[in-house]
Amino acid sequence: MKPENIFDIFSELGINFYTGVPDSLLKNFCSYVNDKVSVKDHIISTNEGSAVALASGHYLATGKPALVYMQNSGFGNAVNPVLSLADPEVYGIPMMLMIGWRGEPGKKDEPQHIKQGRVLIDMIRSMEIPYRIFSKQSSDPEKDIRELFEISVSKNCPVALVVSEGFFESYSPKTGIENTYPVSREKAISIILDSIGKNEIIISTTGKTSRELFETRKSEKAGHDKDFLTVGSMGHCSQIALGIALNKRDKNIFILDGDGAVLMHMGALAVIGTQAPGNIRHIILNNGAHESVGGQPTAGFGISFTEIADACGYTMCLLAETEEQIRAEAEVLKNAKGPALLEIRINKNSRSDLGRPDSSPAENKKLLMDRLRS
Ligand SMILES: Cc1ncc(C[n+]2csc(CCOP(=O)(O)OP(=O)(O)O)c2C)c(N)n1
Repeated sequence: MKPENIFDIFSELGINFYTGVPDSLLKNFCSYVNDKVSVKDHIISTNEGSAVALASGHYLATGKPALVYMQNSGFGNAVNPVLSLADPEVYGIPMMLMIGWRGEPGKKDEPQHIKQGRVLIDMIRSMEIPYRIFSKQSSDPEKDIRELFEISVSKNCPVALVVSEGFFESYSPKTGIENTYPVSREKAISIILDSIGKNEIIISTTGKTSRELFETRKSEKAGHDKDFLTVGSMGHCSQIALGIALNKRDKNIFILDGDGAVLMHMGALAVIGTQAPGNIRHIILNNGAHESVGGQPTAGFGISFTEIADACGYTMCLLAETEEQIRAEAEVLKNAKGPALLEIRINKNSRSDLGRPDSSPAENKKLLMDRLRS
């Protein structure tokens, strides 16, 4: 289906407010919405649960259901407000949830998506959410959308459109945020590794950051025992790092985070700042976008991570954007007493031939645990 055809059906139904967290399977639809709808009526949220709450507020004020899009990885974030806010046994708030189905049984996908993909439909069923599956084979998606909308409005409940890979035809975005920062994420990672040394422990965030870290270690034949690749659970890598840092005070723990990931669970900064472990070094690779899933904008360029971390109690907060600055500030960061933060403004470029880790998460865990014991 062309994204515009589905969008037109929603418009006819009176849906004119969109929110959510982007997903690679939904990127063509999200890009179309981004081009078509004003920033007032399309809010890219920081967290799928927040998006459900935003859609609820929109309904309370306008009486109109909104559309909330998400990857099924983010469905877990949405479960609480769907069940305890929007559910018909609580406030009864109609809304359309559009869920990208990663890890759909029978399709090849990454380890973090397999189980989530397998249990998705059972989760939706056990939450008693009416749903339909939309795939290339769907014979009449318009009828399915209209039926779901009717159920949502008549029963005052969230309904789910589960979208299979390949349902949406491709769409090239016409708009995007300006980003002319000179350094790419992969280059920034390699400069950081050079500056901090090859033996530090690194906890890296979800998406291409972890893939690029893995490839950089591989090309440098440096092994993967010092890294924890947070392939799923977006937004949680800094708390994984905190849990390690508090128990391994003699080791420096570096965090390689993303702007979208930090924004998703920003309370983590407050916990790191107040726990104040001296061995935490937090690096945020800020490209102002969810680059790994299509480049949709985040609020990353509209806020100051350094000021937020400073207010949370980080001891030192640095900012860099050129190669020279990254090299110099990474050196300062390494020698600072933690928790210290380095925000690096980067561009949105990445390689089209970027690989994926060829070892399993369980192997990665074992290597790191052995390393932490040594
Ligand atoms: C809870 C959850 N929601 C959504 C996703 C899909 N997802 C994977 S990576 C990513 C973008 C991360 O953005 P950012 O942290 O800014 O890193 P970038 O990709 O720009 O390097 C998203 C939205 C996910 N994995 N988990």
